[in-house]
Amino acid sequence: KESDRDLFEIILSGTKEEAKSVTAELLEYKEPLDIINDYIVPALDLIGERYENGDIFLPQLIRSAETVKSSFEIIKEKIFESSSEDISNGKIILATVNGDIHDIGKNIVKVLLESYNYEIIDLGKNVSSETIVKAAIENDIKLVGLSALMTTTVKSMEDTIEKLKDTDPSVKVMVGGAVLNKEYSEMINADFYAKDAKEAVEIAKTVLG
Ligand code: B1M
Repeated sequence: KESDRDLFEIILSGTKEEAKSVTAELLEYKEPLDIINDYIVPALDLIGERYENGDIFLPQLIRSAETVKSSFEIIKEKIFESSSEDISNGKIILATVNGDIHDIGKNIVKVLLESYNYEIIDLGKNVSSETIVKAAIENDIKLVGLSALMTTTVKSMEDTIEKLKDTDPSVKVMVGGAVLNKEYSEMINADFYAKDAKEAVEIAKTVLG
């Protein structure tokens, strides 16, 4: 149980190597998603708060994000271990919207959807609405997932949704990211709001089966 607290603290000020080994230990008795929800997200929230208050600076923020990526590499392996079938349940586009480079959350959503056998077209981060619309048409996409982490980039999300709906009114859009909530997602005309990766899977099942 001692290692529980360690991962939280390692994300605040530890090394990638420590993050990997402690994550592997935690996985012996904890579910992958519980590690994300109980340690990774709260630690990043605290880091974000400290950054906002000027208690830490960009290099520390970047270091914590890198530590999380190392931890998530181990978690990812575990998630894929338990998923076996390789029949695609359908294709989904994922992207972090224009102007926004935060992709940790999107990448978690991607891994979980893949583990449920959805085929993910990952357009990456800082993706223009034009690129998203083009990829949706080319791949005959029924569900697009957009992520935004900043108040400033929710506008890009709204623009992207508008362009997607103008091009194909039947396409469904799910959105997520710490800056959003259900009410806000409705204001920008998203069809679904996902609080976390698990909810994203439930939405995919509703839309694609
Ligand atoms: Co920055 N950042 N950051 N950052 N960063 C925030 C978002 C911020 C809130 C911190 C703060 O000040 N409190 C703040 C935004 C303020 C605002 O808009 N009001 C901020 C800022 C200001 C910035 C910069 C501008 C800093 C600078 O350069 N001066 C810069 C942005 C540059 C840009 O984008 N143009 C910047 C940069 C960075 C790093 C590169 C250092 C790093 C990101 C690394 C990376 O992603 N590759 C970083 C980080 C790590 C954060 C915080 C600390 C953590 C974000 C995170 O990964 N959370 C963040 C503070 C915070 O969120 N509390 C902050 C964990 C992740 C698992 O959560 O992404 O919410 P989240 O995903 C969840 C759910 O939301 C959901 O599922 C996930 C799993 O449960 N979900 C979806 C997310 N997307 C989904 C999509 C779906 C469905 C569910 O369907 C498609």
